[in-house]
Amino acid sequence: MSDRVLVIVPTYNEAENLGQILERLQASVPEAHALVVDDGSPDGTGDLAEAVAARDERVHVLRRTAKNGLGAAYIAGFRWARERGYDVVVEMDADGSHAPEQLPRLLAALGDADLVLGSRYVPGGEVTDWPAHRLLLSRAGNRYTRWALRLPLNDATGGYRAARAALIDRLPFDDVASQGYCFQVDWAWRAVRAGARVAEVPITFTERTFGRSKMSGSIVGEALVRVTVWGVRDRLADWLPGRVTRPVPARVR
Ligand SMILES: Nc1nc2c(ncn2[C@@H]2O[C@H](COP(=O)(O)OP(=O)(O)O)[C@@H](O)[C@H]2O)c(=O)[nH]1
Ligand SMILES: [Mg+2]
Repeated sequence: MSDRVLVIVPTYNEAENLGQILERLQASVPEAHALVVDDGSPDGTGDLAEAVAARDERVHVLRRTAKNGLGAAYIAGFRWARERGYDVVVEMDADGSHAPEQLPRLLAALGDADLVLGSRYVPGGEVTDWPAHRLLLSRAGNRYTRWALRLPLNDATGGYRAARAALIDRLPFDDVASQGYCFQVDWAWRAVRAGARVAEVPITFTERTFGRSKMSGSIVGEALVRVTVWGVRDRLADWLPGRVTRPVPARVR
């Protein structure tokens, strides 16, 4: 029996993009289901998602009342997926930056991995249309993350990934405090620390055509502070074993 795949699409004000991304997903991986996790978008994205769900049984909607950040949206989506027995969980942005046409490659790589990261920064990966400052921020953020956390990954901040649900089950998510995009780093690090097999597959990331990015200074700030604190505590735990606990539990339930 083939794996049941759920693609989680977090949305905040993506009414102009949602219909198209769902259509492209279904053209690319027709058997996959999609879960739109909408945080009360004022532009009606939630209603639009419900309208699509009403006519397509592969599309589901989880409506949350307030914009609580990407981390909380994904954790709610992970729980939803596990309660319904999906085998594979995918993260994909709604704005077209993550091409559904490349999803089969991510899914294929799950044959030898528990977590597959769509990577902009491995050979063959690329970013199109990003202004120089945004690319610099992303590249520098990834270099810093790799160094601070001693994390052997090239694109730990990206949000196009596929995971075996069994891995999500094994990791503790209850204590995740990361709200914004640093959730992606947080959970990639948890996976590596828990001994998961993590693979990176090159992707082409395309900047959105419609709507606005929700990236903000406070989201960058949260990531910078958290990654720094985790990195310092991780090194302290090397030097003062028993006196400092490692920041991210590698606990396997
Ligand atoms: N549910 C939910 N989705 C969000 C939130 N913030 C961003 N998103 C969605 O996450 C995806 C990536 O966000 P985006 O603004 O495109 O970030 P960027 O690609 O880094 O500029 C998009 O599908 C957004 O609609 C949030 O607080 N809640
Ligand atoms: Mg985007």
